[in-house]
Amino acid sequence: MTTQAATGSDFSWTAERARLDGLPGGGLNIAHEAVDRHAAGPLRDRAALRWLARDGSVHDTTYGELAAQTSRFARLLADLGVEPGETVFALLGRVPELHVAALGTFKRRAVFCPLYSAFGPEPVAQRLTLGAGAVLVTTPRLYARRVAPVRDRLPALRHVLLVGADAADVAPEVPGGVDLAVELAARPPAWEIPPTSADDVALLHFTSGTTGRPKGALHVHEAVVAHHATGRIALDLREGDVFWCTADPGWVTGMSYGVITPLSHGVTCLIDEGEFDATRWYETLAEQRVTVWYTAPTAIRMLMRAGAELAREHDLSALRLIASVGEPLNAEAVRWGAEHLGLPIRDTWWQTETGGIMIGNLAGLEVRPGAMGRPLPGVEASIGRRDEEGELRVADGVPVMADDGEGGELLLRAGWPSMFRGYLNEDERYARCFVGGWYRTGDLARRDEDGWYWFLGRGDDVIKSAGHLIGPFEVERVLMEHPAVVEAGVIGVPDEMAGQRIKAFVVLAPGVNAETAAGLPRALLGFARTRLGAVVAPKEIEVRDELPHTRSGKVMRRLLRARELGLPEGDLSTLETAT
Ligand code: 6R9
Repeated sequence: MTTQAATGSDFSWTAERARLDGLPGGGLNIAHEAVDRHAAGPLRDRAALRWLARDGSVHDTTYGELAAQTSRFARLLADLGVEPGETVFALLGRVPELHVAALGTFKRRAVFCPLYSAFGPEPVAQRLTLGAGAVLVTTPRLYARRVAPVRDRLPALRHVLLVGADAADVAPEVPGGVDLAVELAARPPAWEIPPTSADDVALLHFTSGTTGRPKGALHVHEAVVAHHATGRIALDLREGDVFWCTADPGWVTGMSYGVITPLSHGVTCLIDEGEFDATRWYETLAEQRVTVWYTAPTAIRMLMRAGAELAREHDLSALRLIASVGEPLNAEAVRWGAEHLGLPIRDTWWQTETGGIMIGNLAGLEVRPGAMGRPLPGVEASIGRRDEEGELRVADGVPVMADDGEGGELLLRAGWPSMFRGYLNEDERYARCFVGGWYRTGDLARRDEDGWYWFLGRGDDVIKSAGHLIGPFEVERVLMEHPAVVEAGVIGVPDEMAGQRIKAFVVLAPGVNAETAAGLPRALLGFARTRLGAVVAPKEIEVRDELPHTRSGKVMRRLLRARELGLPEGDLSTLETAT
């Protein structure tokens, strides 16, 4: 049995598309739906973006201003010779220029690819190389730290658009460097979006798999139909809302729900440049009168640790809905929200490949603490049965479905508007994600008899730490670049705050003397941190004489994990529930 949507029997994606404008000559472009149509109407002078800068200052950008800035950006790309279909990369923190670059890129009908600003030079170089990046928007500081060290590996990079007060000074020293603000100011604020088909690629999001290089998930302009619909159905966005998505736009949540969804609803988006700080976050919620707040379980746990007293000191009465995504949200956190923030926290589930929320504790409906929720209208989910080896069972070309209550692989019927349309240059890998019309999420879950979905774990070795998806191979590869390391195995171990923490096991090269070996874990931590950045680098390194291998010679991360957690090694299929 499969489960249909929790609500909305009269729901259709066609009707959702009809809620949007479409381009004047037909077609669909995200930037028109998110900006231009509001700038041309009564919302013109409404704040689209409210940037809370690190120095405490607050800056608003109206829909009218955002339309002008994004048009200038599109014109700049055209002047630089960036053609439709080419990719524009951004390596930026939480600043409004990120929104301008993304939406301006859509207006050029080019493809936007955000990179997480905490990535070290290695992940940055790898993604820019895979995407053959010709244009990068970044700050002088990020350029110096993350790009300059690897610039000789990036021959395709032609233009570096620099953001910030020091951009003009630094630009002459950066090959292809220009000051973005100066370039934008020199261009007219009008730009006609070229004809854009709903199937044109708009976004490239790199995500991690168990093995090999990062996967580049491709999303099309039609995704905005799902962004808009899920913004209403799951997050209850309404006119006049002040919406705060705390995710960084370097990841899919920050792009889908920090940029596209709220703007498509004409609401005000908060952009908070600073890092997590419990007091400042409560102050932001209270002073900005945030009405809808989309955050992550790690952040909720950190607020819980900061204590209920702190929550009580702030006026959170403007809040109408709190939701979270990215990792399991424990039932206790849901209830803590209800008790101390005045609202239960609504868990939602989705992933880079789905582009938008697929399952959730939807606005206005019952919340079931500990459950991810129920499929959204227009989304059909199911659980596929797995065999003893953990492989999905398939009969006559279609997955064999599990019974209610039975754990298995979470499947989604292919065809929702924000579904990814390919992995960059990897058609076969994309094809393998689908079986008999079902998309394989790679997550393990079960459905109860009422149709609610419960997360059990990942079906692969990918790590989720503080909501960030990390591929173990990317970390292992860098560790093995160190001359003292011959082999590495990287796993996630349970962590009270971050959900999982990255731990590496390494085997040393023959001939490494005892003295060097003693200092190696520390040296390796520094080595990995410099290359990978703090978020991706392991927090812990342990030297081993050998690592367990599969028959084909691959490091058996599951066994490493089983041993680390003191679980029985025999039945590896039960491991997922322990992480
Ligand atoms: C949006 C995003 C996707 C993976 C996903 C799953 C995990 C997301 C979750 C959850 C438990 C939830 N995940 N939401 N696990 N409960 N509500 O996070 O995308 O970075 O691609 O990660 O995150 O394992 O498959 P992405």
